[in-house]
This record gives sequence, structure tokens and C-alpha cells, in this order.
Amino acid sequence: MQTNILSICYLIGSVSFIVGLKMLSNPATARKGNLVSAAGMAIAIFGTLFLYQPANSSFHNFGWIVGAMIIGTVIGSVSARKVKMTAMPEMVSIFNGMGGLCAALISIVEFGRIAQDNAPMHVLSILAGMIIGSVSFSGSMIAYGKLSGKIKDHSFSGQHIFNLVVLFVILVLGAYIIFGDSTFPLTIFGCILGLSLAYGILFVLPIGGADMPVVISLLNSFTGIATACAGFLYNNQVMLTGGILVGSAGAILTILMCKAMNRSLKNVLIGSFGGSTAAAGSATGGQDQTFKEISLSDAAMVMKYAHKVIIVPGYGLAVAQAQHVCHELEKSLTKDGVVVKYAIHPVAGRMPGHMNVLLAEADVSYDDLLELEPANEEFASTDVVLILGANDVVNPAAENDPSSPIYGMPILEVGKAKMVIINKRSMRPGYAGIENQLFFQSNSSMLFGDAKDVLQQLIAQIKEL
Ligand code: TAP
Repeated sequence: MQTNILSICYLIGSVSFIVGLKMLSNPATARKGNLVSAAGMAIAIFGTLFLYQPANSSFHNFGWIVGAMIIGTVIGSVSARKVKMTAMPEMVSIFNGMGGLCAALISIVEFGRIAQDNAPMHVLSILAGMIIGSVSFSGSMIAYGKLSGKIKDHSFSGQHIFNLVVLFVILVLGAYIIFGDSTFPLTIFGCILGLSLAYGILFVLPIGGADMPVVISLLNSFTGIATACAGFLYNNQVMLTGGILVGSAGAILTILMCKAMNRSLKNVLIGSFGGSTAAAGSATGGQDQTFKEISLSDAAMVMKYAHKVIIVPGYGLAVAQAQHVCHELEKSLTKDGVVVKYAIHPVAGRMPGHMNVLLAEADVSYDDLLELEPANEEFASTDVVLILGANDVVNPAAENDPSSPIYGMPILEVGKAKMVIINKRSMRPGYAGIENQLFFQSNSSMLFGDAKDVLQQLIAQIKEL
């Protein structure tokens, strides 16, 4: 009876993960989707705590489990509340690393117990969980260090080959444990653990800052796969479903981000893309080129009397926390009969969906958001493009400078609009560390200042006109 109720709990948990994930795909339902999945997880956890009956023993270590849950819940919820939106990728890295560590620890604990039964599928899932979980843990910790500026990019010549050799040795040792007649499985298991941790470090260390989100998404997918291995090991459906969903969602996101940044997945896997070369990109523009500035009153005037304005939000908008005042500007222009839309680049900001989340927080209608391709079709018929703290995602070097590190990345082709107003605080480059020719084009004008201050003043000017 108890086992049947537990199975129903797991079924509810699994369904809630799927429904929650579906709801996460739309900003209007995303918050609820998160709650639905969290509720499903709570049902699965409490079902296990109160209904699970181990085959040959009683449920023990209850105090340890509940104690760890309380500590984890307090740390998780306090840090999630405190974290700034711009530091979210760092937090995702840490949480993801903890997931990988848990999956690896399960494999380590179970190796001594289950591996003795010599069932190759069990040993395989233990090894896969340990290898993938360890890579995900050490890689995520390095990713956290790099995103928070504590660790710099590091690489040495021949590193790609070295990484491949390490990976190969891990696989050979793993195969030896499964199929070989090893008298020292624990020693070999320890070697695989050490090499897997080293591989996670080696594969993330050389990757350049601008490419980190792809790696984080990939590591997230690894954690899901490692969890699915543990689910298979314990024949636990909810763990298996959760792991598969995280693994596949992470893999799909990785592929989409690779596409958005024109990177190859193969190169991500052997840790050989981006790199500090990003900062060494072609420094076109230079001191001999001039840019125009536009005054607040002129900017307010051209926008108020425009037919169509497209706003391009970027990382700077998030830094300035200017999303609410940006929505105010949109409302004020719309009242004057201007059509206002937002063009969202898939990697604008510092994490996938960053801009969508920010704008949804400010109640901007989802219908007004244009994705890359539809936005590029609309720029030619747009009077004014207002760029708010975006840089790399509108950099034409991605299209016309083969020596640029962002060459090939699809960009928002804002230069097609009649006029482009760029708001930022200075002429400093964006995340990729490269100069932006857009700022020097004849239809571009710079509007310097903090995005929030500038927007507030623009609204005041528009009201006065
Ligand atoms: P960036 O290229 O980083 O440019 C942001 C610009 O905002 C900077 O040039 C900065 O110029 C300006 N800025 C900063 N604070 C500001 C403020 N308070 N007010 C006004 N402007 C401000 O941003 P982007 O165009 O959004 O491009 C994103 C970049 O990050 C890409 O290279 C992308 O690959 C990378 N990246 C993306 C992700 C994802 S998945 N979204 C994750 C990690 C990295 P000033 O200093 O002159 O003000």
C-alpha cells in the first residue's frame, strides 16, 4: 500500500516537472511553472522520507537528512533572494555544481555496495554518474570563479589534445572496471574520480568569458544526465524523469546558444573555443574616427515624432535596473501614437533569457518583444532604434570583419533603421572587449549616461514637448 502511494507521489512529481517546464517557456506563466515544479519536488521528497521502505533494513539517518535539508533550504533561499540579477549566472553555476557533486557522491557511496553485484549496467550507471557529475562539479566551480572575475582564462599549447587524452584515459579505465578482471577496482575508481575532476577544470579554464553561458548550459545538461544515471541505479522514476528533463533541456539550450553565437558544439566539448582572444579582436574604430552625440531634448523630439521606435535592451539596462523606467518611456511614446517594440537578441545580457525576464518583471507585454529574425526584418521600416546598454549584440563586425572574435554571430542589424541612438556611459567596449563600428556610422548618435537617468530625463522631456 505504502509503496503504491509512493509511486503515485513520484508520478505526480514527474508530471509536475513536465508541466512546470512547459510553463517556464512563457514569461506570463514562468513564475507559476517554477512553483508547480517545486511543489512536485516537495511531494517526491516528503513521499520518500515518509513512505519509502528499504528492502532489508529500516529507513535510517533521518536526522542527518532533515538537518541537511534545513541547512540547504536556508542557504539556497537567502542567497537566491539576495543575488543581483546581473550575478545570476554565477549563482546558477554554483547550484549546478552542487547538483553534479550530489550525483557524483551518490555514485561514490554506491560503488562499494552495488558494484559488488557485478551487473555491468549498474556499474556503468555508477561510473557515468560519477564521471559526468564530477566534471560538472569542478567545471561549474571554475565557471563560477571566471564569471565572478576571481579566475582568469588559462590555456597552454596542445591543451585540446591533452584534454582529449585525459578523456580517453577516463573512458579506458571505466571500460576496464566494467569488463576487466581488476583486482584494484577501488584504486582505479579513485583515479577516474581524480581525472574527471581534473577534466572539468581543464575544459572550462581556457574558455573566454563571452562564451561562458554556453558552457554553463552544457554543464547543467551534464548534471541532469548524472542525476538520470542515479535514478536508473535506484530505479527511481522521479529522479530519472527530472534528470532526463534537465539533461535534454540543457542540451537543447546549449545547441540554441551555440547557434545564436555561431559556435560549434564540438569545440565546446573539447574546451577549445572563445578564449582570451576575444579581448584581442580587431580594434577598428580607433581614435581617428569620430562619433556624433545627441542631446536629450533632440533625442526626445525624434522619438516623440517618430512613427516606429524599436528599443534594444542589453546588459547595461540590467546594470542600471532601468527596466521599469524603460516601460514608462514606452507607455509615454505609445500615448503619443508611436509604435514601440523591443528587439531581443538571444544572448543579450549575461544569461539566456536575461532581457525577457527583466522586461517581464517591468510588465512589458510579451507581444511587443521581437526575436532576432523578425526584428531584423523590421529595422528597415523603423524611424528610431534606441539602444540601451547593448554593445556586442549590435556590433556589425560580426557580419563584416572575419578577424573579429564575434565574426559569424548573428546580430541585430540596427544600422538599417533611419536613425540609431546609442545609450551607454562611455565609448568603452562591451563584454567581448572589442570596438563597435556602429557608433561611428552616419546614422548613429551617442547619448551618454546611466540608462536609468537618461530614460527618466527622456520621459520628462517628452512630456514637456
Ligand atoms: P555588452 O556587449 O556587454 O555591452 C553592454 C554595454 O552596456 C557596455 O558597452 C557598457 O558600456 C554599457 N553599460 C554598462 N552599464 C551601463 C549603464 N548603467 N547604463 C548604460 N549603459 C551601461 O552587452 P550586450 O550587447 O547585451 O551583449 C551581451 C554580451 O555578453 C555578448 O558578448 C554575449 O556573448 C555575452 N554574454 C551573454 C550571455 C547571455 S546568454 N545572455 C551570457 C554571458 C555573456 P559603458 O561601460 O560605456 O556604459
